[in-house]
Amino acid sequence: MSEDDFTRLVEAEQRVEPRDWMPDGYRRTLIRQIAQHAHSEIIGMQPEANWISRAPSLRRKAILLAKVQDEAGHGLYLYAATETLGADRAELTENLINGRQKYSSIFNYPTLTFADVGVIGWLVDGAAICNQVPLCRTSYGPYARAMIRICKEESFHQRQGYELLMTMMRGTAQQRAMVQDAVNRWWWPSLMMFGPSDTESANTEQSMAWRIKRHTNDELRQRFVDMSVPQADALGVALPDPDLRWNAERDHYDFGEIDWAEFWRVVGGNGPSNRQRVAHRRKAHEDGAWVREAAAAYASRQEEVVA
Ligand code: BYC
Repeated sequence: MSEDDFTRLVEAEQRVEPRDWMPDGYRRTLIRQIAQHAHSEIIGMQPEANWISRAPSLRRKAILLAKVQDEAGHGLYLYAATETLGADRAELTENLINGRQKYSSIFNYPTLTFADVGVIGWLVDGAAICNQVPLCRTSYGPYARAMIRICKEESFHQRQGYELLMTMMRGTAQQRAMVQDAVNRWWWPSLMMFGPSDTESANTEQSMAWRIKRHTNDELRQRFVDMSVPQADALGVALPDPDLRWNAERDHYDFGEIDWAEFWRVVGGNGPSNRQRVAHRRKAHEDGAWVREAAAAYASRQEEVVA
């Protein structure tokens, strides 16, 4: 396959498969984006796992356990997708724990109360769905197929969060205040999940041309705001943005300016929980060394038996 064949394939909305010829930059961009997503899923287990032992009922504990396990699974599908591009998973893990590769800024904020579990489901998983449903049509086949399954599970995650919040909003005044406080803390970081504004986004133009990304960061952020405002109304919470109002001319909600200095601070490793998240991941990796060694020893014994 030549470069022209590749371009024709992508423009015809067909999928590029692992054995097809692809430009080096396309391969590198995919490995970067998919690895960052995989790392986000694995790091994203930490803020919620913090509440598994303190969930207020057996039902809530079972839901939260299932959700955190799903996230481990999403990480695995995504790491497997990078392997089809020639990436080495052990190397990607090293890149994560050495800070050479990024993961989503959102997971560098602490989960202070159980209402945070609900708000993460509603807003963080809601933002993830908004960003990820279009990736089911991304041009690289293994990534697109992984995203279909991930999005189905994300939709359950979003609903469990919204249902948890609905339950709390029907509870006591103190519970309603907990929900509002969590919304106040998570709203702006959720908007930051979509990445820098289009004028600052280094990768969007090329990624759109290759049909890796299907919409720009700002388009998806707007879609998320438009979707969330009526959901906040139904829930009975206020979104912490005095500039949020319907714009009939644009047919969209206008919203305030994101604190980009905070965004870059968190992306640069200096958010409230960055160090803790990476240190925890590094320790889990080191503690798991014996499992990897045992699995490798077992695999080589099996090979000897077959040979
Ligand atoms: N946090 O040129 P840009 C989830 C980086 S959901 C940290 O616009 P791109 C989950 C960006 O990597 C979260 N870094 O980049 C949900 C680039 O740096 P490098 C994960 C960010 O790739 C619930 C630089 O800034 N989802 O996992 O075109 C529960 C310039 O940005 C962020 C995905 O990863 C950020 N928020 O667009 C559990 C979805 N934003 O790499 C888990 C797939 C930007 O050049 N990814 N950066 O050094 C994407 O759709 C795109 O990669 C993004 C960024 C929209 C995130």
